[in-house]
Amino acid sequence: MDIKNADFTSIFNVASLQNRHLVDLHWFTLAICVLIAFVVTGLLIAVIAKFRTPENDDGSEPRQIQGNIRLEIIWTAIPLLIVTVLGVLTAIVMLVVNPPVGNKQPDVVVIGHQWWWEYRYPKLGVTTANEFYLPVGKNTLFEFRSADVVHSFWVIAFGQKMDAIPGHPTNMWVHPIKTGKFLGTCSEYCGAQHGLMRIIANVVPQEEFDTWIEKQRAVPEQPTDPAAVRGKELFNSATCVECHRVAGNEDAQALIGPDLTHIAQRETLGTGVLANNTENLKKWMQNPQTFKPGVNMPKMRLTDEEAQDIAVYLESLK
Ligand code: HEC
Ligand SMILES: [Cu+2]
Repeated sequence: MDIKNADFTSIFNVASLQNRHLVDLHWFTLAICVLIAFVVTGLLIAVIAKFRTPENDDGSEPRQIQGNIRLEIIWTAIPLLIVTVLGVLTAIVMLVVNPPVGNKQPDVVVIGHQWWWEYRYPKLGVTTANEFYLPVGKNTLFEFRSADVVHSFWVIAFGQKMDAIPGHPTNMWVHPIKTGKFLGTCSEYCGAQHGLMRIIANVVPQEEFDTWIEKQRAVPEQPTDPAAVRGKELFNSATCVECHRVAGNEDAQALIGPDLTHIAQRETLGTGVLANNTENLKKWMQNPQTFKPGVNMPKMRLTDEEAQDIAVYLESLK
């Protein structure tokens, strides 16, 4: 994957408050388990050493013991206590991590599509795809939906996974605690390109987030460069506009594929399979099937010159 400075996959690289709680609970549980393992192993070794057959064993039956109420109570009470403590802590963590949503409106609506992600910020009037931004230090409410089959949203450093189910919106809170680029992937098998349905989350300071939102809201300027003008015409007359939207281009208002209004601002194409540059744009639009076989964008019959012009147009969409 061609993504610069990205934070790859560890759940222990805690990037959200929710994951902080989950990882802390994990360590606490593990510590108890390790303690139990030591105690049990220690006792076992002690018993083996103490009660091994003596060298001068005469073969007679050892002393027979029947039950011990005190021991029975102790070894029932201790596990009960441990399980109760873990149960109560787990319930608390679940409530802290996923407090009731009530009738709060989501800050980000994520829509899973085979095999890419749509991101909407309904309160801010922004729609984009595949690469999204969050402000650090702010609890953000996500809503998940699906346009086709069940997907699952998982940014690894945020800890939790959440299914995106058709017709049944789900929610999740994410309170990012550090800036950076955090990666994830769809984690519910959803068809041929499930493995290349990647998630790219950028956590940035509030001001940077505001700037990004501002840029996303702006309608790109109409192209003036002759190649870009030709590219726009081609884009509108080829079938691109049957599937893609570009704000400010009345002919391109379809929402089958990713919104391309600010495609030039994205670092990657096709959920991170290619770096976003002229060469790759051309290769992608001429035949996306080479990069994501089975993908829902057909092989477009474009000459090199046509692809070049469309690429110049797309690159003008800042
Ligand atoms: C039948 C619908 C369809 C048509 C027609 C179509 N696309 Fe797409 N396009 C898609 C889908 C679906 C994706 C998402 C692919 C994926 O990553 O799974 C996509 C992805 C893209 C991307 C990458 C977007 C991103 O956010 O990474 C670009 C760029 C693009 N298409 C350009 C074009 C151009 C240019 C044309 C016309 C020459 C075109 N598309 C025609 C459906 C279509
Ligand atoms: Cu999937």
